[in-house]
Amino acid sequence: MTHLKIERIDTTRLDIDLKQPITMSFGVVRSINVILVRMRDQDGLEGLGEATVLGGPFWGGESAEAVQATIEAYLKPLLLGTKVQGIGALSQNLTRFVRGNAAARNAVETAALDLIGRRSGRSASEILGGAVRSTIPVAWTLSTGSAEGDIEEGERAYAEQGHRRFKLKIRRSSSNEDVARSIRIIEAFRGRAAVIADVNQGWDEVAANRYLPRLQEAGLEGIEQPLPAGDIDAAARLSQRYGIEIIADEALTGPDSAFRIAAKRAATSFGLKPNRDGGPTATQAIAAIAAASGLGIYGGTMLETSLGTIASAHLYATIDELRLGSELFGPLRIVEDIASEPFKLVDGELIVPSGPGLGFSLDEDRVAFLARKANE
Ligand code: MUC
Ligand code: MG
Repeated sequence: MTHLKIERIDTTRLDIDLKQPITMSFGVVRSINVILVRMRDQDGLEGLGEATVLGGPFWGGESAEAVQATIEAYLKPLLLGTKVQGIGALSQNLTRFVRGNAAARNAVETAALDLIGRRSGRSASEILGGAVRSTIPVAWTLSTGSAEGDIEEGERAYAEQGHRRFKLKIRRSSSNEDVARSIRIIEAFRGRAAVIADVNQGWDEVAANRYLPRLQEAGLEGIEQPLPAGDIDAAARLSQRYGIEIIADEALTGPDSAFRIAAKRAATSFGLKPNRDGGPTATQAIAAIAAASGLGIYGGTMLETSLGTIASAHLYATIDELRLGSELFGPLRIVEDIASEPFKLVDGELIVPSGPGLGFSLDEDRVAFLARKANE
């Protein structure tokens, strides 16, 4: 087969509301901003990728405007007319010419992965080394604001969707109440579902030492990013002091940060996110560092549509030990999805499509509608 030559790259901005806001330590997330990337080859075949940010630059530093500008002004001129030798070579090229800008690189690398797969008839997970699982367990985030509401929603998610792990968000402004709420939820699902809590950098070490003993005692499975991303030494002390999973999220920005965290034992597990890491190849490198260091893995989300979610699923399917499962529930939390087929979750597990490429196709009418709305 002739080499893939990139002839066209187009970006489209889509803004999609969440069905229900998710309150995080730094504020309320009401919508996602997506930059959809379409990459065409010399034969007119198309690959798709998605960059997603949580309604602004406050989570990871990138905004949808920045993502789109980086792709249009730097990644597109770099790639147009070039031949793609393979996904690893492309990833190295992107990383050499554009530092940071993880979501922008992720969208472009994912589109190339899809396109390579479509040209060769192979699935994205096959190109990434091969799937070791065909389904991925999916957790559910509870965010109604009250313990009663969360338990009610959790019971529904448990019975109707089959989730066996819940993620709770802890607000910095009301951590004491949120810890009490978390304990009630842990007790309500004891023996049936695991609970992890995400602080999104909201605590300092004093606060962590104030709240974690109670949460550990109640049976919390793990705490995600309790401390500011840069506070690796304090994260190491927490990881050694407590017997629960300390999951790194915002502290991870690519393989180099993963190496530093692993070397200092400043986490017991890594949450993966291709949109935060700089693309599937970088996320795989982070997973390899976790495996080599005896750390666990949690397959994270940036609340992507079905496109980004399925891309993550192909990647997570290549990981041997997914100790904490995943949270690939994005498509079920957004008001409108962009897939031609409804997102499928069976008994709490996402079924990884078999390809070629991502095995995903767009609902073009939905995309056109959402693109018009984003431009209004
Ligand atoms: C995060 O910090 O993990 C994604 C899902 C969710 O519940 O929170 C976000 C981001
Ligand atoms: Mg998190």
